[in-house]
Amino acid sequence: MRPPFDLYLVTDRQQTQGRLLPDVVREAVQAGVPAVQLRERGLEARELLGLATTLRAITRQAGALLLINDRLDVALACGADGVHLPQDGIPPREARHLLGPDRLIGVSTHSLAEARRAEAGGADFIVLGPIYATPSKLSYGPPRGLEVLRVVTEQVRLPVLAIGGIKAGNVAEVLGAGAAGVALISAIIAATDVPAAARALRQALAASRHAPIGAGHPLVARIG
Ligand code: TZP
Repeated sequence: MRPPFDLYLVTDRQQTQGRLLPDVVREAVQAGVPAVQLRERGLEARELLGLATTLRAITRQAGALLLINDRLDVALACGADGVHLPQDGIPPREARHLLGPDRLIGVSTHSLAEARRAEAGGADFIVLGPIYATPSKLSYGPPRGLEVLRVVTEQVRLPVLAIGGIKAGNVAEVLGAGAAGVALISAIIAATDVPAAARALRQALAASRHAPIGAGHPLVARIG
């Protein structure tokens, strides 16, 4: 199954090289990044909602999707397109119950067992990783490697986005292992030239597959 998008930008305000996060996100979506996950830990709800509301306006203007990590309340309050659930977050089944049928639910996974649980719980897509060593944080654990990615994409019907150390140069490899797309932080957020980095990733994705993922996908059609 195809995901609603093939390039998923995950935020980290610590990696913007001193730029404001909304400015970096604006450059990224204007350069064609189709989906953004606001993932800013350590912010109070009020501050997070303020940032989410800003990113909602920016993503909407560019025609990009916005998902909020973990916080269903913030996702609903800012009018996001969905939530992205960590393993220790609300399970997808309960999230679906609260969010209704139209919003997207993504789940972070690190193994086949977690991927299967996310699928059984009704997630729309999963992110699997870290595939490669990631410069973003050691706390994500050791790289799972392409073999785990291959096994998960074979055993699970949900779209799988690869995360962890993704850059334009390894997009072909992860798509070759069955990933439907990629999710990443530093390759765009920390890039000196954000639009160029976003375009390079889009080109790598386009070059690695024949049929582009676009507005015709049922999940995209569902959320309008
Ligand atoms: N989950 C697994 S690895 C990772 C997350 C959020 C970090 C990805 O960051 P980068 O910079 O794209 O390797």
